[in-house]
Amino acid sequence: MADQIEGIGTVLVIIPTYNEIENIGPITQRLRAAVPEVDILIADDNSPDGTGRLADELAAADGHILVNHRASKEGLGAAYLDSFQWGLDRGYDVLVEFDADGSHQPEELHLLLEAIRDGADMVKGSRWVRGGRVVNWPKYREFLSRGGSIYIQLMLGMPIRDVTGGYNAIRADVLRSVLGERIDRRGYGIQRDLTWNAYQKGFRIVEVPIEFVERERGASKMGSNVVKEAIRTTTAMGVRHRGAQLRTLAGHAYSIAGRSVAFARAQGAQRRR
Ligand SMILES: Nc1nc2c(ncn2[C@@H]2O[C@H](COP(=O)(O)OP(=O)(O)O)[C@@H](O)[C@H]2O)c(=O)[nH]1
Ligand SMILES: [Mg+2]
Repeated sequence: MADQIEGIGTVLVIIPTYNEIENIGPITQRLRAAVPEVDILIADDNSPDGTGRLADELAAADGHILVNHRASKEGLGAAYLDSFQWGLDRGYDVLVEFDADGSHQPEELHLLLEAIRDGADMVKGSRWVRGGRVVNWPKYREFLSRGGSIYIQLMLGMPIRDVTGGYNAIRADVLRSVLGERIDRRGYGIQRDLTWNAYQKGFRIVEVPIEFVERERGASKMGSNVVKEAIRTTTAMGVRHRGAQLRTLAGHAYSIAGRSVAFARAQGAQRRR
């Protein structure tokens, strides 16, 4: 079991993996060195390259490393939802989302945890706030990420700069609450959905600047299908959200009009008396 960190409690860092055999060793080693108190859960979707087997070896050698073997590749959302439940069932106080490929730096984890300690409900490692940056990212990925976040901001009116970021920490009770709402299981939409649900429920979301480093080994699993799904779902959410806003606005207009008419009538009646 993870060791207590003062003012924070126990922390579970979840690393979803699909074909990350070259990355999983070095990244768990860095995490263990950077924040020795945390537990690490590798959530492997039965990777053909043997990541799951290597994860078992790492776990056998280190009590802070655990493995969630999943039967098949079901998508990032499903791997996270399943592993969140795993962590909540075991009573961790804070859960962290973390990529295997070195893009998220273990040496910056303390920044996220300190924000939790200082009162945040959810902390997003952010590339697009002051002080945040990306290293070795192709221009088109930067465009997609920035564009995606701006699109989500426009559609949903949520003041978060890096909505799609995957380096996040969240308190267990907050996670339990946001898991009750709709969350995309297949793709990367889970980051948007967790953030949106937390925002709608009034939880305190804090962005801390991170340096995001493009992967050096292995292949990205993000394809154009992911982008298309994200645009489709975000647009639908936006229409639903803005639709509700318009209905509320129309409702206010109605009641103001109704009250004005009633007032005018009452005034008229008074004058006639
Ligand atoms: N378990 C599991 N992990 C996944 C899946 N898709 C992506 N990942 C992992 O999620 C993390 C981020 O994926 P990555 O391919 O680096 O996405 P990118 O950084 O957006 O290019 C990596 O650790 C991947 O191995 C999936 O379907 N199942
Ligand atoms: Mg990556």
